[in-house]
Amino acid sequence: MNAKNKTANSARYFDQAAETMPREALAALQFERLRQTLRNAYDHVALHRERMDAVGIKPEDVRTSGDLQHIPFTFKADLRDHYPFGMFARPVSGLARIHASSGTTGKATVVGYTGADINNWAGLMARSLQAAGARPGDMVHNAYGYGLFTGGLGAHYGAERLGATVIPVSGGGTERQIGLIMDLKPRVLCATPSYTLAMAEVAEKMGIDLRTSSLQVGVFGAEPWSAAMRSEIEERLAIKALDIYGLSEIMGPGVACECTAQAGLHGWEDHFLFEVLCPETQQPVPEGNAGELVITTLTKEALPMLRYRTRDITRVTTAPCECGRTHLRILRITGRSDDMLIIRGVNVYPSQIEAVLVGRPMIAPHYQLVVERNGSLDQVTIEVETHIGVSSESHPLIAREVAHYIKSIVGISTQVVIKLPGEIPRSQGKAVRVRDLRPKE
Ligand code: DLL
Repeated sequence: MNAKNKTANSARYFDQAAETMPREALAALQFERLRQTLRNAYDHVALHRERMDAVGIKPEDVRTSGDLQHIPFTFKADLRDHYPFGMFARPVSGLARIHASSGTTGKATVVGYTGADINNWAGLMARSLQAAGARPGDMVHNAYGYGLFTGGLGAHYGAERLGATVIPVSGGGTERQIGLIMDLKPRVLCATPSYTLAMAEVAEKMGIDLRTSSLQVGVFGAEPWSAAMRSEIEERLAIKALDIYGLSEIMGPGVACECTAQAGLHGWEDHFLFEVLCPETQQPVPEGNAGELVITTLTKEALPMLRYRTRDITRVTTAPCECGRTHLRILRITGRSDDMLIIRGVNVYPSQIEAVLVGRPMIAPHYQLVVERNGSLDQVTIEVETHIGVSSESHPLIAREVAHYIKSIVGISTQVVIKLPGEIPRSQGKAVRVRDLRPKE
């Protein structure tokens, strides 16, 4: 048997009873846990109590799932306004751990976990990794950043809980990472999709073909990535690439993860309540339609979140999945509403542009979008890089072709600037895809 085809073990589920629970039982469990969460939030977090009092709702008033819509929303700004610990439902002295998100737009947000929260998180991450194809006994190369970012420690505890052996490499030091992959022979890679491509590129320069490595499964997330990017990664590393989602305010990685059917990310509904709302009207969109993902935590002790507005745009389905898991599926995160560009009246996410660029002949899967204001209009320049060996004589043709495909598929006119191999900055964690040069309002 070819090493790439073998599976370490055929077990499918980490927690079969929870993962395959009939949807009616899941709904009943959610409701019971929602009431506990509301109680916890109301009794211990002033902001939640004040907001609920303002609309005249007490935890015990929530009697049916329809009552959920009366509970006030929570926003990232609330965490910033109550920095650092103002939204915690437990004294800081009793917490097991603190994480923080980087806060590119202002102050960082700080999140906290009790021992029970860490325990649940490890379980959900283990469940996610197993759904993605990892197995007890596997070696997991963890290139998510360790530290305040939830990626590194989140994947680390999950892999340990699964019964895997973790290589805690963190991000960066790419040549050393490639060496470790070749020497230690991990089966599973955890990293951002953009850093994975940066690793593939460095490996090529080192004369190493990652297709021949021991890696079989990649669990990639922390940033939007397109189907085209998935194909590129699967092709360049000869692995199966799975999507994992999460956010620090809700927990960290492992809020949702793809199973090997690669048909959407199972959102773990025994621990989270998912809604998809129209961002303007705040009303639920019909199942399958795009809207903002709004999440309520159901088991978090230290930082219960009520109807958290993630700003992430997606669609969900509750249709049965071939893997047997009953939990709904999030159909890929298109992007954040904050990252949406409005170009001459057309709404565009960077990931839509990525879907057109990646895999096109002669260009590398590294790009940046530069957004500028020209009078009252927004203008986008797409910087794309050619593959090594592409002659500069073909640059004008490549630029014309890319502009043509973006226009016909995404519907916007763009300038395309061709860069030489290596000129676009490479990521070591979350990629920066957009350089927004518009004046701040
Ligand atoms: O990125 C947690 C994480 C770590 C998830 C490792 C997956 C893997 P934050 O730094 O708080 O947490 O950023 C959360 O990243 O609201 C999304 O906008 C984006 N994001 C995370 N996963 C995905 C994904 C971690 N699979 C923010 N697809 C979220 C698209 C994602 N966007």
